[in-house]
Amino acid sequence: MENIKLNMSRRIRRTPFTNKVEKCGVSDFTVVNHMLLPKGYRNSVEEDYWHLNKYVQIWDVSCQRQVQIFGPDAEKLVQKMTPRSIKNMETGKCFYIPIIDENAGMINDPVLLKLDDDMFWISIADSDILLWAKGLALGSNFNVNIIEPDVYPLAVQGPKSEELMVSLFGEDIKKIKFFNFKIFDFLGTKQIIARSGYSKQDGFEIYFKGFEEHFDRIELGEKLWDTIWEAGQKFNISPGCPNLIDRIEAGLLSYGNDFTKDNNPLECNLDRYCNENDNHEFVGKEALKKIKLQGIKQKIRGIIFEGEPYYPNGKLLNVFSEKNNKIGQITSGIYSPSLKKNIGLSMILKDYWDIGQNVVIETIDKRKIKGVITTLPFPK
Ligand code: THG
Repeated sequence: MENIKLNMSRRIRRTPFTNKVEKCGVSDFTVVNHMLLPKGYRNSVEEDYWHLNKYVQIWDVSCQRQVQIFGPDAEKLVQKMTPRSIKNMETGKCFYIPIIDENAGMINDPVLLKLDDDMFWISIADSDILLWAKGLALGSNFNVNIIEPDVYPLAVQGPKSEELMVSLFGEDIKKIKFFNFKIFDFLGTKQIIARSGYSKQDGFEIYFKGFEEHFDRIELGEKLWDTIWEAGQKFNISPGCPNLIDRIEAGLLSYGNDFTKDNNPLECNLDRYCNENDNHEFVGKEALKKIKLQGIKQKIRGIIFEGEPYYPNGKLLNVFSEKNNKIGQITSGIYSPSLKKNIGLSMILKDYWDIGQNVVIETIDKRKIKGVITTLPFPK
């Protein structure tokens, strides 16, 4: 596999920052929402992890595509898409929301932004929510306009991110609370900046707008990247990407990896975002109620396991009980240099999901090693 390349084409979309990412020495890409996502630069995942814990990084997360829902029925449609009640959601807020189908199967776990009473952005994980939203709107005769807007998120993550962002956008940056956003000026354009990001470090996401319409014949996205890059020098900035060690330690889930449409939100520990007793209607409500009544058969847990440092290679590790019943699979796992143990996420059968339960992990070469079930996020 090692030397096989991905054949690039128009279907694998570049971003406003791809030229910059390449100049910074990107070594790997993956594809999310039909768009390039950098997966690594010159450093190892572990070096990147320590850097992210101490300094600040710039991440091209443009593949977190937005589905814009605008119009008189926008709120109705968004509410129909999620079990989480958005009744009391205020403009300027971000909500993490499960999106489920008619069987209560997870079809995405995006971040929802409320831009106005009739305008929402759904910042999606890796599945085609634009089509789902259009289908629901058509089927329900809703008066809405649904597009993928000219918006490409750029994340600034790490403990030095606040100082860096203040140096560029002013003291008001400090007033943005976690999972809220405000609007800032960049070279005469309005840009949405949220305090959020796919890491457990402090950080911001700039929902960069202005790639498709050129501004004064300057590539505005590249200008934004350069501006952050130059100001970041004194904070030891480096190019980065969602870090697997940090993500797993934080218990942040990845759609398509840790869960799919075959899982319901309760199995994914998203109970607190399921207000099915609220009086709002949403797709999958009856199915979800039934599942809650019957109880779930498995859920996502953390596992700490022994053995030599584990580095993922695309293959899943089987998890067994001490009596050799198969009880799960590690869907994301890696060696944690802080815990000095291997850590992983796994859907685990009910009889074995108690914290402290001993389990057995089977390595790729069929060796059995000891593991134990833990809470998420992982205990420090
Ligand atoms: N940022 C934005 N869009 C995204 C992601 C992101 N889209 C795809 C993907 N990531 C969606 N998945 C997640 C998963 C977890 C979180 C955000 C997006 C997250 N969760 C916090 C937690 O679990 O602690 C907070 C949740 C809350 O309090 O509501 O940050 O990263 N723009």
